[in-house]
Amino acid sequence: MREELLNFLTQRGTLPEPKAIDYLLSFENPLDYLSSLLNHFEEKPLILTLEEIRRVEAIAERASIEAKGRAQLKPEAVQSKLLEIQKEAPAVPEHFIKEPKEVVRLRRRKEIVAREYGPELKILKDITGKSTSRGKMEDFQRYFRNRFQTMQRMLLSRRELGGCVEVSKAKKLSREVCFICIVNSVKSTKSGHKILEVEDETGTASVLITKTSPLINDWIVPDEVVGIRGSPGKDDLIIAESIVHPEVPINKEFRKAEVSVSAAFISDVHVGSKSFLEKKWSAFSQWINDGEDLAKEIKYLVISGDVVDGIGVYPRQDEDLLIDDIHRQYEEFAKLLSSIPEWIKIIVLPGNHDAVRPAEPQPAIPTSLRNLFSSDVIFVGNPCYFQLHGVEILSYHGKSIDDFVSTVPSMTYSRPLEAMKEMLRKRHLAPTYGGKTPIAPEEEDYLIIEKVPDIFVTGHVHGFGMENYRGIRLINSSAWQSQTSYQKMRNIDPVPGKVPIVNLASGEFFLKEF
Ligand code: D5M
Ligand code: FE
Ligand code: ZN
Repeated sequence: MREELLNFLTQRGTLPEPKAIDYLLSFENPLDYLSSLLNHFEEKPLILTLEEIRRVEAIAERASIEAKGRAQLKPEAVQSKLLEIQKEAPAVPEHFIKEPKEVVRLRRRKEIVAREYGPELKILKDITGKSTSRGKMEDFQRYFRNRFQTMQRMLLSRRELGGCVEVSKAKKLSREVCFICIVNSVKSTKSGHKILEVEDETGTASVLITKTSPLINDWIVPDEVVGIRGSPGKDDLIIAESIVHPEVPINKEFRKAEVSVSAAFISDVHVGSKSFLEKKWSAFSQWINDGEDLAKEIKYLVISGDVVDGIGVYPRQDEDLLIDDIHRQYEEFAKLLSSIPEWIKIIVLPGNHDAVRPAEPQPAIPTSLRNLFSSDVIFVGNPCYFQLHGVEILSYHGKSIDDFVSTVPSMTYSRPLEAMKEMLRKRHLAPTYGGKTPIAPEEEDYLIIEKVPDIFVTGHVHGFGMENYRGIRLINSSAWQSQTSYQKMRNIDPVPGKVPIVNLASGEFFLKEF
């Protein structure tokens, strides 16, 4: 019942004090009692304290005696009471980040939907503060063991992989076999076949994919974990008949928020670069402050990395920099964020240009830099799995798209969502170790997509895309930088100034362009 009460209230945007819940639980029908009490509030309380309940009870009682009708509270009375509550700094469940200031604003500009509801943000998975990697040999063994075991568990739930055996046993059997393995290498033979060297905890094996098999177009990448069904061939080779990826379900239902608020997604601001698109940013900032209805619902702004251009990220970067001091770049970025309306919660991830270790998972930018920002800005790691108003979001800067583009022939920088679909299929954000994406061997593999998100967002490629894929909203969130000489050299055509927006109650997509 405690849970039910808590859910009932939080879904309405009200946070109860534990004492208030205890009191309500002393009634025979706590939910009914609470509902009848809530009728006596003129305005929805953001924080429900025991004191407030008592006060409203007294009013309700008086009202029922005096008027024998519905209790009416004067807005001023509620206002002053709420201000009092604010001063008391009530106990708030840890995972909620609240802004009691909202209470006061609520009444002045009711037309801004996002202002009426406090933020509900819960971080579900983030490396920040939890890194144990020292980059030693043992760390790598531990990391890959964790990757294999976690992905093996995920694959074992697949029906096609029933009756799987260990690799050492599979090699000895003379019938069709099935096993789960990590791919050590993928090689093409002169005659156009492919050979995978694979391994599990019991041994290694060589798997042949013939050039006539439909599997030849399934781009297996080193270090991914797959299930293989095959039959014994010549020279100890196992001939692959099917390859099973962990995949995502065909149609996942969107976890809907109770209230009609939205999240906007941007990335790659590259503050400090000569090619930062200041005019586009100003137009965005102006729109979000006094814009149309679409802007009024925006409660969250998720910024998926490369917030500044950084220093020494690529050769001769100094020639492209307008601000050549990292601290000043973040100061400038903080200034840009200070013009975003205060009712919008901003979530900032780092990318490969930010001032944190490049190896993924990357922790949030250091406290010394965070101090430059208002406390309303939340800094998280890359990747980060979090919940906004109940909707689950996986945000990843997207460095590994470089690896997909350079190893899988069908992948291009102009279609980043294709690489994201491949990540979902492999249930891993950066499967290959030793490519363009540096990986830190943490105790646990933070790059595995263990839970299927409602929204999956990346940045990095300075492109753009939004698509509903198997019930998951896929987004690549553009950029605020024009083409640099480095990108020109690599034929990368940026698509800047686009802001994809998802309504968290309906899952609907919107796009605003600047
Ligand atoms: O990435 C900006 C663009 O440059 C993006 O499209 C990817 C591309 N890029 C970045 N790093 C590399 C490497 N190492 N190889 C190939 N392409 C790359 P940004 O992270 O903003 O510099
Ligand atoms: Fe970038
Ligand atoms: Zn990047």
